[in-house]
Amino acid sequence: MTSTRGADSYGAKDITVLEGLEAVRRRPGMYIGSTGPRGLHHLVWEVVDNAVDEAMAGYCTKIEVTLLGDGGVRVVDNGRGIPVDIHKKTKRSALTTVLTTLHAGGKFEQGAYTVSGGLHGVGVSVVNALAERLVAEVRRDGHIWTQEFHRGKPATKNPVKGRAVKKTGTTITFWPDPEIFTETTTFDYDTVASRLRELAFLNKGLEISLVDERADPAVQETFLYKGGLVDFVQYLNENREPIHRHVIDLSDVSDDAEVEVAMQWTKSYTEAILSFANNINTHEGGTHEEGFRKALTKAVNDFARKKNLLKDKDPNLTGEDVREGLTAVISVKVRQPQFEGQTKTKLGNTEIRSYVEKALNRMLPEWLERYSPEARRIVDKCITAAKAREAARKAREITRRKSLLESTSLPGKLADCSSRDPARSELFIVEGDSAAGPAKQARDSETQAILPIRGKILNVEKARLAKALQNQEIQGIITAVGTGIGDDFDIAKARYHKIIMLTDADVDGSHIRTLLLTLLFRHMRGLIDAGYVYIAQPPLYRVKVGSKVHYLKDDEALEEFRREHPKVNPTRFKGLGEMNPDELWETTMNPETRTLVRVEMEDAARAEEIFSTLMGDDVARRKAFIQQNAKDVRFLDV
Ligand code: 0RA
Repeated sequence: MTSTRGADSYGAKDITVLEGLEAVRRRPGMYIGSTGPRGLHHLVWEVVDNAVDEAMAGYCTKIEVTLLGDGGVRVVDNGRGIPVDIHKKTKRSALTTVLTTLHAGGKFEQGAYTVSGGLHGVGVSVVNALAERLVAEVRRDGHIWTQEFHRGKPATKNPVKGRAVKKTGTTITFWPDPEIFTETTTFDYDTVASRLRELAFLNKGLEISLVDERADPAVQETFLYKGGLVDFVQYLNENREPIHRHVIDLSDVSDDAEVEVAMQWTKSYTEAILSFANNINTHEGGTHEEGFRKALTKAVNDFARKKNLLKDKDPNLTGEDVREGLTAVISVKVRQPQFEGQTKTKLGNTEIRSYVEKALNRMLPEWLERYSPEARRIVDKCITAAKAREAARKAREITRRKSLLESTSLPGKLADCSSRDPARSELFIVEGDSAAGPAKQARDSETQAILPIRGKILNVEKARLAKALQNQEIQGIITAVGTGIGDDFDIAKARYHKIIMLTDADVDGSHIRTLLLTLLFRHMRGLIDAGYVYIAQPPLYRVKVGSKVHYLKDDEALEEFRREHPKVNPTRFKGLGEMNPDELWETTMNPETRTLVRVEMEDAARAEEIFSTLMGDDVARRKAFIQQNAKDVRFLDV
């Protein structure tokens, strides 16, 4: 097939193209964020997003993703197929162009909603550049067309025409390049499954299946939701108790954008609002969420006044009151989405704020009126929340007043660092007083602060904010961190840019870590979004080989070590308190030698599920969840 090489030597255009892909290979992080597991999975998202774009355009109903036994991934769709005809100017097939030209996303037509400009949407050519091998098969114009690439370079000048077929579609199979993905080239089933499930929720009626051929027998799951976002809200509320029966489902389509909202209030005290723009999870919110919140607060207050549930003398319900216990999914489709923020997951388009607000200002009052018995229950819940907020305000006043007085206000147990530069400062939240001693001795007191917390902190998943704020440990954490919480949260006020959780490597330690993460996730999520939250990795074992001491992270590490040194006799640390300061410094605190794991919440729906199940009321469910999701729970434990 490559015998024609001599005849079709590369022209100047091909050289620029290949230089483009070479740039991707030289600086992959610029295109896919990282070359770690996250970047690796981005390759799959990119290909799947293209197929979903085809579905959004109305041409594709089925997508199948297969994790192949040999480490590759195959994505099959039944869309129109990437065009294969020869482009007059480039003298190349459109397929070749799409796969070898940066940002030739391929959607030549105007007006389609695509994820371009987002975290994904870098173009399938980036996948090609970072794949050791990629095979594209297109069913189009009555035939199947195949073209193969190696590290972005086409093996044949043009796609090769194969047998006749009636149906249309695209199949992309690729094998990630181990030269690029040096950490791992293994795809994580749950990560892929969660994203595909999310895409199926967001695209009502689109059938997405996942096959894992690495398992024996192969595992297969199909995601298809006729109810779309309504099904999504019911899924999120599996661990919660709804206070009204119907999931609110509202949608509007205009010439320039679309919005769909589904929501339901529950007995929970926290809000679970997920938002998406062109299928990208906008963790950091943005204009669509702002428009939603404004319209929601107004609609509930107007209804409450109209039905005399709020009296003239009563103040308005605040946004926080109205959103207590609310589970909502907001999805917008925008023609030219602008993604901003720390992680490019904040929607910036200003026109979308008023579009969403106006659409909901019309539809929400209609719903509340139509389902008025349910709406009354919702308002009751909001009024109860308002009363609790009053108590919370008083408690918060105390923490806030304290924080104004700087040094005296900081928690007494905090051993602060001397630097006042947050970018250089680190806060270690340390479990137990016995561990805090060595940590204080070991630390670099210029940049490292130590905050000991005693025993279990309050589970904020089961308590209102007011109660949480009365808890001393929680107050201490909030004042030390400096950002405030809830609607007062301000990332710019963070006193440290690294908040490091340091807990024992045992069950209690992992429980405390989960409680801390729940507090941060529910009330100070901006810290996680900013990438300020870390988990320290203290070793569990110390082994001596001759005169050399080795520290091993966990049982797995010990097992591996024993394969090479079968005779070793390890000491197991029962807790951080057993380590001497030098050991603690060297293994866990010294920036030069330690490993920190950054806490990331890429998958918000999964995080919701994890926190509500792990920290919620239903014990049987929690047990089942832990058994089924040992790995996800470990993700919290890291
Ligand atoms: C360019 C143009 C058209 C479709 C596509 C690309 C396309 C790309 C991918 C990637 C995965 N699956 C895909 N399916 C389609 C429009 C073609 C037309 O106008 O017929």
